[in-house]
Amino acid sequence: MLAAQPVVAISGPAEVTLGGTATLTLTFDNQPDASPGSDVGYAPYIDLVLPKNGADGAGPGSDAPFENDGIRFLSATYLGSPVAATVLEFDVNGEAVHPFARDATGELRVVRAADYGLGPGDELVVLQLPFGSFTPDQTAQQISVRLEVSSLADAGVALPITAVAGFALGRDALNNPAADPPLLGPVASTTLTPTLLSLSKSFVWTGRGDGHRPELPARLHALTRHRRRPDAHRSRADRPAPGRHRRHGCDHHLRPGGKHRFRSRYERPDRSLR
Ligand SMILES: [Ca+2]
Ligand SMILES: [Ca+2]
Ligand SMILES: [Ca+2]
Repeated sequence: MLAAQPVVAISGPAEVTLGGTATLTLTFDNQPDASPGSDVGYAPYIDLVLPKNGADGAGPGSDAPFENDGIRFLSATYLGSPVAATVLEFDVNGEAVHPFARDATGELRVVRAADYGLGPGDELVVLQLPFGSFTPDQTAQQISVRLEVSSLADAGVALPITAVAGFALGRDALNNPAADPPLLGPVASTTLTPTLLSLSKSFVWTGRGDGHRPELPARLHALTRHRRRPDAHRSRADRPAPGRHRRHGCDHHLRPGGKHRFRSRYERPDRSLR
């Protein structure tokens, strides 16, 4: 006998730019285990637990000097259509009452942030899958989730993201939690690490090198302009500028420790090289 078991997997980028957005894919599936009961699960959903506080924003709310600087939910879609999402903040006890899933006693489930390595003020997002039930031979389905990372996030500090899948009505379609307990699957987790701002769109080249010495590689101009920090460029400054390609931008990254890093972008009329 195989019985319905909700399972979710998370995939997505490991890093995200400060102040930027990241898109995760949550893959929901019914992978029956050896428990007794039907192999069809009813009222599928996903709980997504997000580190809204971030590195500095301890506690509920977002007040100085503990402003949230973590990751928050923006939207979720299934095949391009919005997915019903309930966004809750864990209270001062680190608890949130689930909007519809019940425990075996019939009470709405109390979700505890500490079970996912988080605490008061972090975020619980409940995503209701657009299916009444889910069979084991049904193809795994993907939900796309957009997240926003605070511009105040601490670069290099990995933030934990957790997802758990559930069948709110258990293994039959009735709301009978005592006889047919609602199901929760295994915990899936990942981390997202904020990285420093890329200034590629706003960096304005004001050095006189460009117009003056067009044959020089852009990195050498950078070296000239930032001669007080030559280490960041020396190793690559001798790379020749691509012939006939026009440099149209320079990405500037300020790295931990105050080092600067440049990456030039070149283009020719038909396509972009970098
Ligand atoms: Ca907070
Ligand atoms: Ca911060
Ligand atoms: Ca049921």
